[in-house]
Amino acid sequence: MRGLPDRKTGWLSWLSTTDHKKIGLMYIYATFLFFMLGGVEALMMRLQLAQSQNTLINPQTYEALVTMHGTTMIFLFVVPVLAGFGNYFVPLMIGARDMAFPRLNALSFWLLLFGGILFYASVFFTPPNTGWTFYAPLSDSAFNPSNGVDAWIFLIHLTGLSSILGAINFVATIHNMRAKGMGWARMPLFIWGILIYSYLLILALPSIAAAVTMLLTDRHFGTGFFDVAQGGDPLLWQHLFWFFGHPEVYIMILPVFGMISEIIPVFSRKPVFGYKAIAASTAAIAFLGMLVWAHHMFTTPTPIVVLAFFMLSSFAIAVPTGIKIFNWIATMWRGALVLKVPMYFAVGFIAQFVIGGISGVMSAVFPVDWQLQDTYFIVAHIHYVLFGGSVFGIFAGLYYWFPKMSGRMMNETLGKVSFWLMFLGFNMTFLVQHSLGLQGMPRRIYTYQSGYGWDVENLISTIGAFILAAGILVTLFNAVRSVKVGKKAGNDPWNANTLEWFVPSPPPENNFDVIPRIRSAEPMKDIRREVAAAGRPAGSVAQPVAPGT
Ligand code: HEM
Ligand SMILES: [Cu+2]
Repeated sequence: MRGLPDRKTGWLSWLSTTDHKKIGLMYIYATFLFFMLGGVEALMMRLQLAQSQNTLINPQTYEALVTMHGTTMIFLFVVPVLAGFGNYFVPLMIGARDMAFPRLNALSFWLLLFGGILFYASVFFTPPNTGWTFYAPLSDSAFNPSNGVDAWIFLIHLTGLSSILGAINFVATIHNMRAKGMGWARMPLFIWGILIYSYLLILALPSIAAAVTMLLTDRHFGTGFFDVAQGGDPLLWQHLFWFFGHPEVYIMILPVFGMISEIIPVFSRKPVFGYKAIAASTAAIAFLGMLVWAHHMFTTPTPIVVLAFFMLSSFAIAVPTGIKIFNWIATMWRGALVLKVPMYFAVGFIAQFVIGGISGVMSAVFPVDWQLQDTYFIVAHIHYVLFGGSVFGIFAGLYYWFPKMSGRMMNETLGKVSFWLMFLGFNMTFLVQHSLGLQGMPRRIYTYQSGYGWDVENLISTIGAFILAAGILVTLFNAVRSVKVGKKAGNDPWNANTLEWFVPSPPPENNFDVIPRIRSAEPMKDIRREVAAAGRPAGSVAQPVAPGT
């Protein structure tokens, strides 16, 4: 167009972009790379644990692997990949042309990437080896003089800033930029998930930012916040860490609940059951989630009434969570189920997340937790919620939205092969770990004696991990292949309900030439109905392709 500077193309267009879709894609590419790194670290640990008294990996390296793996999966994969999907889809789903602050958005991405690179740079000197929780005094300079801990502090500062700026951006966008007619009760449930994820990030991150800053000054500038000898208290670390750390688990699941709430109705050919209950329960989980942090500290010296409070507040979260599960099942009930890959992953998500939820409620009973803390039961629990839950949900979202992002369909057969390998591999890896935990196998150990009876289950777990990894590779292959040879998707391949399916796939730079007026929580149904009433052929629903794309 005359008068406008030429649009940059090639690499430069990515480096300088402020388009929420490109930023979203960069988030997704970068986080999947980190996911691969975290996965390789996991496989190395599982190889070491395949046999008793194995000498493949030495104890220092094992502890570094645990730390890098946990940190990577949480701070460099699950939280930011959700920001990636949020970036791509929030403006499209609410009928906006970009995020509220596009440049700030780009800054969020680059902060994340550099945070990750700085953290991984520690591999070339001494990686941290404290576990992802970095408990003081273990992480203090007396016990951990290596700069690996400082690299982690850097990571937390940079990715924390990235997340806070991103969260402010989501809040501003969702509050102010919704299409005409999209009241709160017509907002897609994924948008509810991202909105509440953002509020939680803003509330929780300052606590860990403060904690790591105190750790930094303890380590280098002679303060003693966590040092008993100087009048400090290591429990302060645990409170600050978990005041962030528990909300963090909801940060990692609420947007995924949102994805599942989008997918299940589309593939059940029914409106979602109990829209308001799902939205309200999201808010309730976030509120209650701020009140339960000390259930990670049941073995610290704490009065029984306080333990009881944290036990009961943790139980309470099962109520709004149960509401969601029932709503999803009620949505599927008597629906005309369309068993496509996104639905496979969504149903797998529900089954596995319920198991993780139940082992969570069990661990919230504090006398039970006294037995289970720091055993493999907890390792099983976190993986059922984080992998069986969050990651399966993210894969559901990937299969669901890939056609919109790339303009191509993923291959169904490869998708189903990937699902079954992942489902089998995941449960093989982690189901037996409940039993290992109940038999007393501690977490974060690099090896174990042969006489304990832990050998067979550990071997099963390791074989399962490799099957799981193979399943993940099939999806990555499927994605790369489909970008080239996948069937053309068209605007709305799933007959879906929300506004992102109104625009071409992939959407033009300005998203919408005309922004439709919203009349219900399912705008695409309204549009299809209007088109049918006007007697035009189905499939001519969409706006014309924008010029220049
Ligand atoms: C290929 C799949 C995976 C395998 C085989 C795997 C395996 C492991 C292993 C062996 C440990 C160390 C247990 C210990 O020694 O205490 C671990 C810890 C952990 N994993 Fe995974 N994992 C996988 C995926 C994930 C994912 C997707 C997430 C999160 C989204 C995750 C989060 C964590 C966390 C938070 C820890 C605790 C780290 C710590 O104790 O500091 N893992 N995992
Ligand atoms: Cu918790």
